Amino acid sequence: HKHPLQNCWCLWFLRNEKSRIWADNLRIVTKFDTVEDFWALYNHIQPASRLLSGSDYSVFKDGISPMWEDAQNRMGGRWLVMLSRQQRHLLLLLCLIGEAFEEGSGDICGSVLSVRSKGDRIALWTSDAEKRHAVLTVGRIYKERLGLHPESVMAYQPHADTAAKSGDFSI
Ligand code: M7G
Repeated sequence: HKHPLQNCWCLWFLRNEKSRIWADNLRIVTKFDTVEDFWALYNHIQPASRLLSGSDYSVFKDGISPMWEDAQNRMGGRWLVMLSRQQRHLLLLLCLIGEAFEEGSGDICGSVLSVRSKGDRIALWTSDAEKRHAVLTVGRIYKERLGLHPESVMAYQPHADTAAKSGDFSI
């Protein structure tokens, strides 16, 4: 029998199609809620190195869309890290599905892997930028689990700021 995860997760893919509005490029690929189904999926999907620049893989809790506008994200923000090592994406996914974020786990919305010519990056989205304790707990564990140098600087950005900068959306 399969080993259930605490949450059901949804894998989304964003393809790089500049002629369309951003949200229309987002698609649900599949959902999974067991350890076995996670590994089957991870072994099956194209690695980020094979994706076109401009693509995103997002893994979010079922019911939360990987966009600022979702009710669970509107007040939230993200921890952002450059993906200098491919292994970091798997480490992040294992933290997510393994609920590794202690008292911050309930605040986790999901993660985004962005493939970009200027450098790939991974982001961890939480639901409330004002909940400093949860944000910092999540950030500390993220940094430890990804093996980032303790002195390295990692930024948390509220989505409202990111959205305001993009000019597309204001909360
Ligand atoms: P990005 O993919 O986060 O950064 O956002 P990038 O510059 O490295 O590609 C690129 C653009 O996609 C933004 O300026 C927005 O136009 C659009 N966009 C990204 N996100 C995450 C959202 C979102 O959640 N909602 C909306 N409406 N647009 C978004």
